[in-house]
Amino acid sequence: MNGYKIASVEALEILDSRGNPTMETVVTLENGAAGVGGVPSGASTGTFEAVELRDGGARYNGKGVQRAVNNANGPLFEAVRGLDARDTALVDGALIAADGTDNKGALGANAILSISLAAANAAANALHIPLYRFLGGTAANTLPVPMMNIINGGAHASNNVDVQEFMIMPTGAPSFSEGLRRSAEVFHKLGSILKSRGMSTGVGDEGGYAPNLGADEEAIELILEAIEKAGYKPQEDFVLALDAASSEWVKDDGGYVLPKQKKEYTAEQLIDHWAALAEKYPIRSIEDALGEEDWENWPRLTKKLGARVQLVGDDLYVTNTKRLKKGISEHCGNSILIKLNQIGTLTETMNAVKMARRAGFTAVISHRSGETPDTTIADLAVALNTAQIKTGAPSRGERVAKYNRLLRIEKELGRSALYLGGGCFY
Ligand code: 2PG
Ligand code: MG
Repeated sequence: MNGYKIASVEALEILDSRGNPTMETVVTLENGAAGVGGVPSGASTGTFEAVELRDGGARYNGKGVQRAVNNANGPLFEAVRGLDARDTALVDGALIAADGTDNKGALGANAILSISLAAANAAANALHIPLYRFLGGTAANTLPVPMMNIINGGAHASNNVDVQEFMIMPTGAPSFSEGLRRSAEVFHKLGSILKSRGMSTGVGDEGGYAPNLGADEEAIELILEAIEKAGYKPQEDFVLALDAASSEWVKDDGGYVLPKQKKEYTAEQLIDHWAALAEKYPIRSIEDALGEEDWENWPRLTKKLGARVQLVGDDLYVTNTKRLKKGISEHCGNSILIKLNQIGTLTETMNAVKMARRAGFTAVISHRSGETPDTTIADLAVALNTAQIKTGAPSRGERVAKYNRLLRIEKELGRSALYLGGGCFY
């Protein structure tokens, strides 16, 4: 008897960090070992993401996931029953085949991902090794530089800020834990600056502050002030990263309009705008600087800024190797955002990172704006040595859970833990 075979799948409808339903699944093996997988959910979702199956109707305003739960407990369980959970590609292949569609729209990417994650966790538990070791083998030792979102705007906050995320990266720190400490200090300093000016210190979906501002640039100025007041030097100790999430800004004619400030840009003007910001401020990374369908202008952006700025494709690539392949050959950016639920299985997610690497692209492992306490992405970042992770502010339990998991991993790795700091971009 092979004790690593999948014996049962039990899916449950739970709530995410926004109070919307999502899924949590427990996979149990014949030897009794079990693993859990929790599925996140986005707000500024890309059009080309795998399908998150929702029930519709009145229950939970249409967002229930009972159908996805039934699919996990029924046909998807039948597809993986008796498979060796140590063989992640085998399990994921069976899940993909059971669904049979390109976008996992038949049984739901949420149902599929919850089993994919739970099976890997069950295998790691059965083998008595941590998940990062199970997924990454002996090479897994790199603690990621946090890309920490401390001012929230766009679809993640009800303020008047259009750029979705203003992030700090502790690239000058000697270790992950030191970088996390410095970042948390800057976060608190920013809070006291906002408070002293009578601005809101309420937080958005990812735990960053969400004040109303005169212009988006003011967010950058405030953050630089907070870095300095906390005793650190911009550029040397911290660089900045933005997620424009500009697919939310695209107009019917292909131009752009900021939904809150109502400011209009042509693609060319928007590229010039990013170039000017990156010239003026220590901005080292910009995500979704252009829209998910703007294949024509992404190469122009890359040409203009790619040598000095990490240009990350999130909605553009949706963790999908087909889209990434096209983007690599057409020089669209130089980095990919990696979100498990955009594609739906661990195997496909890891394949996207592999493809990015071969092309000299960086890969940033990311949470979603709707999260659970699941910490798989922390292990995944270490397993794949991606050296960067985006997982929100050091506030809100579902964000902090990932940072705390990384602290534990760092401790466990001891002297073999590697932190690349500014080297994370290469
Ligand atoms: C993003 C993500 C995570 P959402 O755009 O990068 O920060 O947001 O999960 O809402 O897509
Ligand atoms: Mg994004």
